[in-house]
Amino acid sequence: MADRKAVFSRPNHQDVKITGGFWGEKLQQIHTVTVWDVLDKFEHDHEEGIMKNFEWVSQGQRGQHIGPPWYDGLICEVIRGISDIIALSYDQKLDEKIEYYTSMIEKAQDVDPDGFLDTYTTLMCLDQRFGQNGGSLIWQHNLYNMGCLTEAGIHYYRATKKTRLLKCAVKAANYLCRTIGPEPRKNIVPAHSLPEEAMVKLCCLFREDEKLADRMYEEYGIKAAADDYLALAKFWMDHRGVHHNRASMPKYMGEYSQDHCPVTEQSEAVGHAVRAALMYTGLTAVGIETGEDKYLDAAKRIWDNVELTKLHISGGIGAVHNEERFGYQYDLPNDAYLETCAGVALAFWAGEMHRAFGDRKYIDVLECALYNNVLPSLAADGTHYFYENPLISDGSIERWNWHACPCCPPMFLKLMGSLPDYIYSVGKGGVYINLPISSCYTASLEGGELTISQEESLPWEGIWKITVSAEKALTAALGIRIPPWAGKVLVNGESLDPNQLEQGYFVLTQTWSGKTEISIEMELPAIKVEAHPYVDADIGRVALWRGPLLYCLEEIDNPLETDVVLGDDPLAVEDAQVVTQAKVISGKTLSGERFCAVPYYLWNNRGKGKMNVWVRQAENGVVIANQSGETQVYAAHAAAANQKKLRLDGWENKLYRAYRGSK
Ligand code: FUB
Ligand code: ZN
Repeated sequence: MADRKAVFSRPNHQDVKITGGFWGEKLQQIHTVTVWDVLDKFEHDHEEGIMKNFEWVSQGQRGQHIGPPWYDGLICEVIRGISDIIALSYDQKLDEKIEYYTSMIEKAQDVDPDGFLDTYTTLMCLDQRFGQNGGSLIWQHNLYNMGCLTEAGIHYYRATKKTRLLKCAVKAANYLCRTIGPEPRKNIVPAHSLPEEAMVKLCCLFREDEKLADRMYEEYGIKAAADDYLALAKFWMDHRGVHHNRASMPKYMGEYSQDHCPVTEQSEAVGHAVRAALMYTGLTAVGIETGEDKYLDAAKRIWDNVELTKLHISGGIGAVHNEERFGYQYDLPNDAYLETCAGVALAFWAGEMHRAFGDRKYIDVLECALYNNVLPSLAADGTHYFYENPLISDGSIERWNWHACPCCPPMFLKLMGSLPDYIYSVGKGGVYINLPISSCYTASLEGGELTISQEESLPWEGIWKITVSAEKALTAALGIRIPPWAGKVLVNGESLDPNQLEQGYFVLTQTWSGKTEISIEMELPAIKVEAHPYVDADIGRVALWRGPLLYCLEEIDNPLETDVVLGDDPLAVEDAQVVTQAKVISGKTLSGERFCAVPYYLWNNRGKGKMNVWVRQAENGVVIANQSGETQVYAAHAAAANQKKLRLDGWENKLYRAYRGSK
């Protein structure tokens, strides 16, 4: 097997502290309000609550199950999210909750001699594990559930060093390794991805912490085998599209579960968007850990396909409501589905791609999805949630209190819990700052330690202060990601030349000693953005953007019309109260009325109403899109019919770009 291959490594989770600012405040609310809201709703869901399933299994009962088959996975995802949160800000009450869940999970698993744990299958269709004997793996989610258990065990162990939940995860993983693989084992692959990355992480945990396997053996008599977990993840990658001797039903899961052809032959993102993005995350992780180019090449190909043709401006993916799936290339309607879980999965995948390849562009997407697809899913009160995140509303959409399929809040908590992990990277001879987020991190580098602290005033102001401290002189690189939305940038008062950037980073390689302060000022201009001319839905339209934030027009601020027609009047930026203190973008429409756009993440916090992200833009006094929003010319198919030439020059490698008419 080739060597591990990654440009960057990630800091240990406990080593990065978020120290305040926008995200500090958000995470505080999530810790104190949202986490408890999610736990309360799960515990009372369907009256008896999510944990009843584990109790019934441990009591040997059969015939009833609460919630959908993937409920075990959801509570494990919540445990993972909480573990990451309490790892940085210890909370005894939350720790006690996890202890309680662990004991129920453990009891349920203990009644099975194999270590199999999936309450739906055990309670409802015991002889149909993994969709065998006429079951349905797509419906049962066995591998997904056990993958979520694996992640919960790893993250809780990392947070507390307690091994009981990890023991459950290892027991389950060992059972999977004994059951699935090359003959005489069975050809079964996940119908809902996630376990692939989970197995890679389990392998890494035992490789990094050599004494842990001994501890598991001494405490529980269980042997952990790091190599087997990676081999299983690799088997799953190698057996997509290999339907010969499939042991599970359905044998052929098609594009929906990314099972239409071998992964290394895939080039286009297809099927259920959450499954897909989690599969690509696992693919990238397998590529990094095995060092085999074929996996990373496929990941890169599919990434480019998403970034250039299937990514909504908000960082949302999965345009189509039917089957919650990706649409065709450039098929980016404004009433798209864009599930919160898909945005979270994309952010995780972007993080892995960045680790593998080191380019800023992956963090650009991660940050975009974070602010503009995932964050909007949570109401300002911290207790209401969007499942879908469309870019237009006729006034009927609002966040829900709870959902029959509450998959999004757990995924939301996972990303929020792991946010500190993406702020810094280590590699290329130093430390790289990926996200401007007020925080502190001490990196152990070859030759010594470097402490980086950041203070920023985003997303509203572009003041960003970085302090680098070295107790002992140390020569190392400090990379600072200059975000694409920064506008003009001053570093210590001097203009930054964008040509100086290396893969999107401003890099200072020097000897650091004592304290060094770097002050960065970003202009944060309000801009208009246009979509590629192949995107029919947005022809003749622009979206408004400032800093990391996408903006939208809400009916409450624009009672006459949210789908306004803009002329060439300059955009203004004003302070305003939009549930919270924020900056709004305002200006004059073509007909001279005032319009006001608010950050998209804040929409639908002041009652129901119409909303538009993409608004019409008049060019030379002519509105290109008509009143009903239908495009008149320029669309790929319409161009031929209208004998107009589609102008694509200047669009290379872009799906969105600053509107050419804006200043
Ligand atoms: O299948 C489990 C979850 O339910 C998926 O991740 C969501 O997209 C929803 O389909
Ligand atoms: Zn979801």
